[in-house]
Order: sequence, then structure tokens, then C-alpha cells
Amino acid sequence: MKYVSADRLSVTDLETARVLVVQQAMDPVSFDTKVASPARALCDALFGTGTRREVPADWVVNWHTRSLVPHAPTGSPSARPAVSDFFVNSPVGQMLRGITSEESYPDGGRLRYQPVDQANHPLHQDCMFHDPPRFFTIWIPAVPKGTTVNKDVPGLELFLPAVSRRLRMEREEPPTVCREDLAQFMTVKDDPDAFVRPELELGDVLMFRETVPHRSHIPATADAPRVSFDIRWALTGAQAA
Ligand SMILES: O=C(O)CCC(=O)C(=O)O
Ligand SMILES: [Fe+2]
Repeated sequence: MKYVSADRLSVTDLETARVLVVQQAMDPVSFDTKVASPARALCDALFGTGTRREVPADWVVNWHTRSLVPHAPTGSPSARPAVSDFFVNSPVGQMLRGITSEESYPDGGRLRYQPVDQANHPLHQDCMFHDPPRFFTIWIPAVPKGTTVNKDVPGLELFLPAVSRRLRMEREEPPTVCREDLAQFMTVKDDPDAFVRPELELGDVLMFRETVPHRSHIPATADAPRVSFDIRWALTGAQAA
């Protein structure tokens, strides 16, 4: 896994990386004001300590996975946090734009609330659930400034050794990888470096390819919930392997 600051990111990084952390990909102050802070307020009201209120008309909620998706990917008149637009307009988004085909754009993103008591998502690959053959998941924390993901709040744990095929599923809800498949690729599970838990701050983005197994992670030191976005960007037409 590679940590790289946005101003040092190269096209080659995007074309070759399976897991990549881009530090300070987005201006944290502006991202917080326009996107992250409203997202935290919405999640807190719906899933956290706030008084539950009506789900805004432009979001669809999944109470089971504590996640929200925009009702319509574009053109909503109300003020949904426009995370995809914000990312597309960032330097990293523009670089990704440059290696993808004309018709390739990110989806509208999902907003998730991960409390400290129970992990929302067991081990899975995103290619189990999403259609494009090759894509990046772009995972963006919407945490307050000064909060570190995978330390102060829950994060994500990713399996680094290359798994190139789609694993079979035993059950979809919650997603459960079938035991035989799990056994095969978990032969390296005793390797302390097999799983990584990248630490991220506001403004950082984590990008990983569709075959990378991953799950929600709750570190013992976490004492507050985490709000995050994840968007998917098809690499159709890209040079990426
Ligand atoms: O945010 C999480 O805990 C899980 C998210 C996830 O699996 C994803 O974004 O693909
Ligand atoms: Fe996922």
C-alpha cells in the first residue's frame, strides 16, 4: 500500500495501485464546510444521538447498513452533500478523469455511519456488488478536523495480497464470502502485513480496486462513530491493469 500526498501523485500511481492513500487530496476546510459537516449532522440525526427526523427527499436510507444513497445521481435541487462533484473537481479527480474514457464518471456516492459497537460490513470485495468490470472505490472520511480514522474512530481494513478473481458469496445480507474461498486466500492470514488499516485525516482519500477484499474495522482505541463516503469510478477505457 502506498501513501502519497496529492501534489506528488502520478498517473502511474493511479494506473498501477491496488490500494492507495492520497493525503490532502481535497482542501479540508472547504470540504468540511461544503460536504463533511452537513453529512455528519445528517448521519447523527438519523443514526446517532440526534432526534431521528424525516429522511430528506433526495436520499434513500438503508437502516440495516446505516447508509444513504442519493435518490437521483445528478440534478437534485436540494442541498445534498455533493461529494462526487467535489472529488471530480479536485486535482486527483481531474487526474483520474484524464485516464478514463469520456463516458466514465463517478456514481453519486454512498454516505455511511459506522458506530463503535458493531461493524457494518464484513469481509467482501466491491466487485461482488457493482457491475463495471474495473473500477476504483474512493473512500472519503467525513470526520472532524484532528480526528484520525482507524485510531480515534472506526475505519476500514484491507487485505493487501493480490486477489484477482471474484470470490464466491455464501450470503448477500450481510455479505459473507463462502468459506472455501476464504480459506484459500487466507492462507497468508498469519502474515502481520496481510491486512492494512490505513490512518486517514479529513481531506485524505483512500482508493482501492474492485477485487481488494476489505471490511469495516473498529480499533480498540475508537470512542466515536465515523461518517464516510464511498464513490465508485469505472476505469473503462483506462490504461490501468
Ligand atoms: O465504510 C465501511 O465500513 C465499509 C465500506 C465499504 O465496504 C465500501 O465502501 O466499499
Ligand atoms: Fe466495500
